[in-house]
Amino acid sequence: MKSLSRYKQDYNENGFIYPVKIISIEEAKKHREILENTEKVLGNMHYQSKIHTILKSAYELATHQNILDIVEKVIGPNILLHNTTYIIKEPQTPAFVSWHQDLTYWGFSHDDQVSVWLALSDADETSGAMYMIPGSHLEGKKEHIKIEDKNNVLFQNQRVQKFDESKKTLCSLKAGEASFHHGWTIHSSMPNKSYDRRIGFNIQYVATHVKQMKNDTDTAICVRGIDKYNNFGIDIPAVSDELDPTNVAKQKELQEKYKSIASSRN
Ligand SMILES: O=C(O)CCC(=O)C(=O)O
Repeated sequence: MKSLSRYKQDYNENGFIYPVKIISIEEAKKHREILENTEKVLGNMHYQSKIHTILKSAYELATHQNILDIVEKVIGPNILLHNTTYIIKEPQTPAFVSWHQDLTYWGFSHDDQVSVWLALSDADETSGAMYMIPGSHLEGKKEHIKIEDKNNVLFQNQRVQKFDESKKTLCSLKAGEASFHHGWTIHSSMPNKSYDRRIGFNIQYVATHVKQMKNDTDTAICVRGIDKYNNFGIDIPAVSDELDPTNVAKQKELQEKYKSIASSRN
């Protein structure tokens, strides 16, 4: 493992870091099993929001020390967990993610934000790992256009207009490894042509001073340091993987709210 300072240096320079080993393959398998048991009850969990409010497994991953130590290095000591979601590409399916920047529609007041993508199965060129454009975060917000394509995973079908695609870097990850990327880093991913599910656990963090500019009902939870700003309502993390019906109902509400924020224009 590189030193934390080295990670920060690479992150500042490239806008992303990978691969960072977070948990063992066995632990990744255990968390995958919890997800897949949940799917037997709730149906496919792809792109559902605020998973840490219904599964302890998700909250444990999102508060893992190996992740938070790096998040702290890049956005500072006071950290809010804003969202968790599984991004699942089924074997041999056409789903893809167009070139985009995460912060375009999220409504945050500041880019002290970082996205973590933790692999719960191997992600490589065949299974549709992410591509990133090094240094693209330094250019800030880019114009996006809508491209209608039913296979695009993104809510808004957005695609960055102009950038140098020849610079793309494939961020292959083994199960248990993660990548970290900046909200202005241009990235995408291609379909899963493999015979296994490609499962990423995506985690969004913001510094506590960040505000939601689209409305005042957004929620998060402080996972390290102190929150002296209280800019967000508070999400309650799950304490078990047993799918408490009250938590599941609340998560649906939170998800609707999250989707309405993420899919409205700034
Ligand atoms: O899971 C993918 O293929 C893309 C994920 C993504 O765009 C993100 O984590 O910001």
